[in-house]
Amino acid sequence: ESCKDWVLTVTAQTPTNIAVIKYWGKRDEDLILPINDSISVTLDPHHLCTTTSVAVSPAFTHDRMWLNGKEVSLSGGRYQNCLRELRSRAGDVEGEEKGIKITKKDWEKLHFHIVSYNNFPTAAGLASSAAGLACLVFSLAKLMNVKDDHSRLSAIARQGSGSACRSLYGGFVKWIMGKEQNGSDSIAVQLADEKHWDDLVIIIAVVSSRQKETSSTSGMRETVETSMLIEHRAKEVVPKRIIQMEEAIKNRDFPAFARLTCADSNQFHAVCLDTLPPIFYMNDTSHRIISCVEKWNRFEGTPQVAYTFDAGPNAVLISHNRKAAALLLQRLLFHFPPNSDADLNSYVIGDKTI
Ligand code: 2P0
Repeated sequence: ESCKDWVLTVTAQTPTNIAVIKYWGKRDEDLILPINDSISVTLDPHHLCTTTSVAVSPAFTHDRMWLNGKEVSLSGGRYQNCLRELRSRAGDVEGEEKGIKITKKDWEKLHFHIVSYNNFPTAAGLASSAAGLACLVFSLAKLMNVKDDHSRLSAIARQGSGSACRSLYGGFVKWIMGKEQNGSDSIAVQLADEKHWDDLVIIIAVVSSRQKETSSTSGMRETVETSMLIEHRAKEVVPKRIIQMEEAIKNRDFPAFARLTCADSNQFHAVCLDTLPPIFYMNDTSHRIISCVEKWNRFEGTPQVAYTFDAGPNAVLISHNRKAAALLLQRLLFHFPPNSDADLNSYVIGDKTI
């Protein structure tokens, strides 16, 4: 028992998620409580995901983390908040080898080494913190024998990064903003699993892999402080859209899904523009992609593709089915040939499954 050379590890993989009704704005910065509900779709883990290994050993003297091979600091409050929550729920663990026994009390003193990789370059508004924090919380919870269900874990991941709570589930996921001051009811729930609507094909057009200029955290703080539109969005627009989006997903109603997804992306970017100083996440290429999709959808008479943009210029394009995806890719390659002046570098094709 006095032996100090044991190490216990857990490895997990978590896909990222793309919001179709966006989260933008907090009512509590420390607990990460949002000002509106949001809905997202979780991607296939083969495409955009994080793989994280967590290790615990009595030989470790402090917590350390390496992200894509480079050591990063864990001194931030968010990591400490997640860890405190996990420690308070940790259980007893017995290793497979004789003599390894960790009691609930031991977790207070033990330290972790964490290694995390994104299978996609950490790009502007893409492989964001969502997959990373969800994976970190999930793998630590497994290591520490935390028995809480996914919804309870989502409330812990939320304290690492808001959008991370939605990556605990596959398929379509709603993050309920909740009413409680302590955040206990601000959790993710699954609306439909990954098999429910598996015709959809997601294509991500990587417009720029440069790091974004305004982080989501400071961007949404400035929006809440200075935008007049954000209150109208959070109180009047999003609640109605959430109901309509849940209905569209339930009925696999692509025209309604596409209309709501595009409108919500556009309103999110309008609210960014309404911020002081204004925040520009999209660029000329993003705008040209929007025009191209809008024209095509109008030409077809019924939407074939939905677009949505997060805190960066890259386009997430959700096609109705494989045929629409093939036609979309053809159009994109024609209008935005890779390595041309169009500044569009590559395409990533993902299925909407976990
Ligand atoms: C979303 N985004 O719903 C929205 C749409 C970006 C645009 O959630 O401060 O990295 O860690 O809670 O989760 C990005 O914000 O921000 C985000 P924090 P997060 O996906």
